[in-house]
Amino acid sequence: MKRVDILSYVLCMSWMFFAECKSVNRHEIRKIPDGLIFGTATASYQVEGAWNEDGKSESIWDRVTHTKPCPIQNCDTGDIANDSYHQYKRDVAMMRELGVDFYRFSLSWTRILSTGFPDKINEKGVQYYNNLIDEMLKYNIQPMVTLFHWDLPQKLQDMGGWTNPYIIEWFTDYTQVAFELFGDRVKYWFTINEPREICYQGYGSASLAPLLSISGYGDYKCVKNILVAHAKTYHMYKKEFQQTQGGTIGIALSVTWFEPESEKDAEAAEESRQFQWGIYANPIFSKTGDFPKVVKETVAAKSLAQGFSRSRLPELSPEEIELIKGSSDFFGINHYTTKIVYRNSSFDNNFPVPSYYDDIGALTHQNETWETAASSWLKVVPWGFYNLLTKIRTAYDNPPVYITENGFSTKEGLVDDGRINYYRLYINAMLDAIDEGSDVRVYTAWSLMDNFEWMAGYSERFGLYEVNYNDPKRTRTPRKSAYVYKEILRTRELDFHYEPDISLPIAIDEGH
Ligand code: GBH
Repeated sequence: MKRVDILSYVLCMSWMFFAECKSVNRHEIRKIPDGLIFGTATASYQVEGAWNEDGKSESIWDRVTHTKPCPIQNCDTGDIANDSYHQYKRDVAMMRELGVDFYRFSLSWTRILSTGFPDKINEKGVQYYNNLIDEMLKYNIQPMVTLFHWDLPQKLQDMGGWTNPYIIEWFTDYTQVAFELFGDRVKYWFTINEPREICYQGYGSASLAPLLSISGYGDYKCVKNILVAHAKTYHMYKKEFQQTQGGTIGIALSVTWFEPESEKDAEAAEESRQFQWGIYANPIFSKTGDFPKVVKETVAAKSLAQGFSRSRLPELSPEEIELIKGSSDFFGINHYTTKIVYRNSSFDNNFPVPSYYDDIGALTHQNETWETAASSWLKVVPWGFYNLLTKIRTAYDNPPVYITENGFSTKEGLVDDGRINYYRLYINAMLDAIDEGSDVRVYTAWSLMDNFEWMAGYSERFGLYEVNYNDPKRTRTPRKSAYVYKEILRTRELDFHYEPDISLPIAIDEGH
């Protein structure tokens, strides 16, 4: 037994780590089931650059990164980023080197509609996406398109952004244009990437644009508008486009796994799940629809006790509940890590009142023994991924699942054994869940290449390819993990012992 196996065996003895046993009892070589497709992902602001070229207007990320004093690590910006606006051919060549089935990227609203509204279509911006899509299709790589990955037009933010119910119109006007322009070739659509991060991190805390800290209020207004905007886009696609275009459409939620610290914290862990992602998943994927009961009741009771005249969480009307219910063809999951939850019984914490975390009434931590990525929040906990997929299967009647993001950050450097280990363990945990009946159909590695990691700038690297930001050409070089990912896709096997020779070039295989 290797040292890590012995450690895992000991951990298996205690009930709370029971789930850990599943993923460590791994086969040497494991088959990937037929039909599961593999790809990589990026997002517009994180890779495109060309922030003010060819008619593109200002987004909330342009505004934040140009703010003085700079709120981003090292004062990094996405002004140039990976220069993908000019280098899409190189990006597609990398997809061919990896042999991916698809590539998930996002559209920049301000590149397509300079005014934010559909009164003027910016032809040059449209041309960029046409070029990228056509180049991918030439090599049989499916485009998967995220309509919104955080780069809201600044003008719409000036009018309240996701807290203004008019955003439902602004968003559906924009998404209609996108379906009209690209829907003949795009067969996979994602409406919104990670509503939790948009609402909580953007409006409830100052950890993503627009850097507001209106916690327990602004974040909840955002939640409702996002759900309705998403659902209206979904129904528009179904009604006006799907028959002729034949695609599939859904949402990508950020889903952290919350594990109870002990048996007595089971309820606190479940409530954390409901507040953190059930607030989006329950309205869309449950049979009853609407916000989770515990979230509605807790926020309503606290709001009244705090002197508000109504709940800080907006209500969904019966019509809105029906509109949102079932509005996703699949459950899109961005998953990275796990947290341990315990009840905050004394409630004497440092959370402001009111706030989202005060409403949750639980605290989290991560185990110090868990291996960590370059991002401090990202710990390697593959059994959490297994538990999460199992929970989604049982709680929401086994929906089709698309893993829309999963990945690991390092510092610079081409030998990234930490990333290789992460991908192997997480794919292995996913295969365990599939063996037990989870209907996972898509797996997406975040990311194809290093990119602008939001507030962390370029200090945390998620790429299978390294990007050299000192080089005006933004040269991309495959990391060791790129060779390993390629081999998994080529052989359709997970082999924990495969060691690539990274002195050889990573070649484009025939058929790609
Ligand atoms: C995704 O967000 C994004 O979609 C993508 O753009 C990004 O580059 C990628 O992941 C890597 O970060 O609770 O304070 O400990 C990930 C969202 C961010 C959710 C960190 C969990 C934990 C912060 N995750 N967050 S905290």
